[in-house]
Amino acid sequence: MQQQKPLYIRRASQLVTLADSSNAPLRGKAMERLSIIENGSVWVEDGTIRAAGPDEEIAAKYQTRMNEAEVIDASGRLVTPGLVDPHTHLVYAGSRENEFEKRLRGATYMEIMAAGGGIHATTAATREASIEQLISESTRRLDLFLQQGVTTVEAKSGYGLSLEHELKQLEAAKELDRSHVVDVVSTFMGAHAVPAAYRERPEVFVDQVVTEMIPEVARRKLAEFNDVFCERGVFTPEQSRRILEAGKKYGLAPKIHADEIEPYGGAELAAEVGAVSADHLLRASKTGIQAMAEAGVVAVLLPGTAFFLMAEAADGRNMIDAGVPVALSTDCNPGSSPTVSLSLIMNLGCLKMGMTPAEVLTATTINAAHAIRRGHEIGSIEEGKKADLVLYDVPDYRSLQYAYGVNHARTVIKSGCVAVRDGFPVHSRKAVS
Ligand code: IZC
Ligand code: ZN
Repeated sequence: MQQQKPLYIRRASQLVTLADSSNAPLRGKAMERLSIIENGSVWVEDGTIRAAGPDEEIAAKYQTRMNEAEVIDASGRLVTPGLVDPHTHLVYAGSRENEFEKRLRGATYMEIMAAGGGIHATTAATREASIEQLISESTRRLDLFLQQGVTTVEAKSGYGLSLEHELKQLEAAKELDRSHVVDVVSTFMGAHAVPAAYRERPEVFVDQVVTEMIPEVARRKLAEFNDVFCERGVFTPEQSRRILEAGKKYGLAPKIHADEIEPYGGAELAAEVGAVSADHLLRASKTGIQAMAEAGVVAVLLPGTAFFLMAEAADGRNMIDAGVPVALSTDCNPGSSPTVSLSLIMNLGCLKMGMTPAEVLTATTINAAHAIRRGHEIGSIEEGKKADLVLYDVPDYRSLQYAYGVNHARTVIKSGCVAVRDGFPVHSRKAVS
């Protein structure tokens, strides 16, 4: 690979570092501890952050090497770590605007799914699509994520629902991770819905997930996590436990779609199996939330989904106060949250879940990184971490949540390379090695 020049970003009005030595997601009051350096600089080399600090300190430290570096003047600009989206269904084909219209006329998400639409409709479209088509449609979404400063996304399978098609989706995610500068972290979610052919015998499908799909996905090293849609009418807590425990045996860390539509024991199960995260939690019980706090399970909250399903958002405020580490995500998917706008999610985090702008920023950086077990390498601006950085056209971090529906990201740096410069994508594909 071509040797890169060092990158020297200086004079940030606020350098939001989120520096923290605990190597654990932030909780409670610590979620507001952004560790901001006013008039701050970052020195980057070989894709890695080498130093971050006040302008004078970094200038003095690298005085003799200034002329080697590419300088980015961040005067008047806010700089944050690259944003992390820890819950997406990125790889899919088709769209569901017909269902959107049905819902506007009164049908519910679950009714549509029970009638063969919803996840089943996207599964049919995704099975039909070639891997090239899946890669191409998902690349477009990754481009949009990147332009907003999102430098890492998690991506779930679950629109294949058979070994062959789940593998195709996961292979597409792997290729996206290889070809696009945005890092894609893969989750297997064969237990996203019970296919129609198994409606009368769901246990047979669960057997397939446990005995065929999980071992093969693990053997091919196509995922790090194993997720299940634990919801009445989809997978029961007992089935979910079996699936998540099976994944653990094969080295796939558990995640769970929990208590989205009704209270169903998902939060409790997340704590019991030691899930890395429990996601949704709109209707999670008090005891479930308490159990998550004790077990250190990250709550990945998806206020865009509540917004789009016209439901009340999860109680983020209460979860933070109860000591649960909270992260936020788009839930990007064609049914319940067709968006890539983490910016809108930030705003909803404040207005619909009672979170402060500082908590929201923590929830979309370091805590989101921990929700996908990447807290040691991304999510904060600290020496040794990957140089994923965003410069915005605003000077104050609170503007990100305040002026909503707006993309404030101007320059996005991914692994030390300028990927978006002054709003224009300049480098979104990885060099072929
Ligand atoms: O395609 O509807 N909730 N899974 C669980 C989804 C929403 C995605 C979809
Ligand atoms: Zn989801």
